[in-house]
Amino acid sequence: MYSLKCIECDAEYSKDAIIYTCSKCDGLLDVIYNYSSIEIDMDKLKTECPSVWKYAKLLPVKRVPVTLKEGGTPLYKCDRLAEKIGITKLYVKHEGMNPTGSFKDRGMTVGVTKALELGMKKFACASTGNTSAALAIYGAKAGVPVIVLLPAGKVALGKIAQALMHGAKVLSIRGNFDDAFALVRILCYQENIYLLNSINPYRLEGQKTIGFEIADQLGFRVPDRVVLPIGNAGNITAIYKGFKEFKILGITNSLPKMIGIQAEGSCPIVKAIKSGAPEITPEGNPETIATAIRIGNPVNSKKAIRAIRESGGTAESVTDEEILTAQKDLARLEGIGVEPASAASVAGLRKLVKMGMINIDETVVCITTGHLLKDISSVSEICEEPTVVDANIESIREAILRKVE
Ligand code: AN7
Repeated sequence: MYSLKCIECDAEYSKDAIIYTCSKCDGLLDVIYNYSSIEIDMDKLKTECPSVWKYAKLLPVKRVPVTLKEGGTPLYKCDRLAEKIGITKLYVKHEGMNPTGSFKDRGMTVGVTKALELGMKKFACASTGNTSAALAIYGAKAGVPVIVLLPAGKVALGKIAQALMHGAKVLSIRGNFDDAFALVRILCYQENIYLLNSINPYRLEGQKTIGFEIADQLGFRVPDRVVLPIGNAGNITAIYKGFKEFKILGITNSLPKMIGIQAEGSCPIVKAIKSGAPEITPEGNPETIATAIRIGNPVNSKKAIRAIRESGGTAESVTDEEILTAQKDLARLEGIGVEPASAASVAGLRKLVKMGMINIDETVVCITTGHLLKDISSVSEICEEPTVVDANIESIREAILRKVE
C-alpha cells in the first residue's frame, strides 16, 4: 500500500501515475507507505545477507525484479584512514562494488522494474555518466531501448564505454548536465519515454536501501553521521528516508546526521545550507575534476536541504586538490579504489574534523559512490608513470633501488 505525495502541497497521486513532479505545484514527489500494514520478519532480516531486494517489502513494486544482484556492498572498518583523519570509528561503504560500479544500480533495478510494471516501452536519462551506465545495463536486461543524454566532453570514458557497450543510444549534448536534464525532461514528456533520473521518486526508493544496509551491517545500530558526495542530491535524500523508515518500523531507534559534500566549483547546496537560504541559487558554470558531481542546479535540492537540516547535519565543500588527496589515501591506506567524486566524502570528513565539527569518538560512515575504474583520468595527477626497463634482472634491480631512494 503506497502512493505518491508532493513534498510542497501534499497532493497525492496514484502509484500508477506516470508523473515525476506535482501537477498542481511542480513540487518533488515522495513515495509514501502505510507503514502499519508492513510486517517485517525480524529473524529473516537478521539472517539474510544484505541486498537491494532483501528489503522488497519496503520497495514500491510487485513484479519480478529486473536484477543483476545489486547492493550488499561491503562496509569496511577503516582504521588506518581513521587515524590519519583523527577519529576512531570510521567505516566506508563502498558502492563501487555494485554491478556497474556505482550506487546508481540500486535506483535503476527498482526504477526499471517499476517502469515495466507501468507498461513503459522506452527509457531515458540525462547523466554525468554513472546514471547512464546503470540505465544501460537494466535496459539491456529488460530488453527495452535506452536513450542517454550526456554533457559532451565532460563524462569519464569508463562510463561512456559502459553505456555504449550495453547498447544505449548515447547522445553527447553541447552543454552541461543541467542543459541535458532540461532537454531529457522535454523528450520524455513529448515522446512518452520513461524518465529515470533521480527526479523519479521510484528510483530513490532503490537508493534508500543504502541506509537499510548500513544499519543492517552495523547490527541494526545507526551511525552518528553519514557523509557522502552530492550532485543532484537524490542519494542523500534517499538514504535519510531509508533510516527514517527503519526507525518508523521500530527496527532502529535513532537517525544519523546527514553530511553532504560538494566540490568547491560546484556547490549550490553548501551555499544554501551555510547561508540559511530556503532554496539554492543555481550555478551556471559548475566546474570540478569530479565530473560526476559537476552539477549547478541539483534536481533534488529541496528534498536534500530538508534532510540535511532535519537530521542536524551540514554540507561542506572541498577543493579538487583535497579530493585527490582523499582518493590517494583511500587507495593506499585502505585498498579502496574510488573515482574522484566518491573521494569527496572522505575529503569533506577530514575538513570537518579539522574544523572541530566532529567528535573524535563518533561513528562515521563515508559512502564511496563509484569505482576507481570508472574514471582513471586523475591517476596521472596522483601517481608516477610506470618505469620502463630492459628485460633483464640488473635493470629491474636498478629501477627498484632507484625508486626506493
Ligand atoms: C560517483 O550519473 O548525477 O547527489 O548523472 O556518479 O544523488 O546526484 C551522478 C551522481 C555522487 C551524486 N557520486 O549523487 C549521474 C549523476 C557519484 C556520482 C553522485 C553521482 P546524487
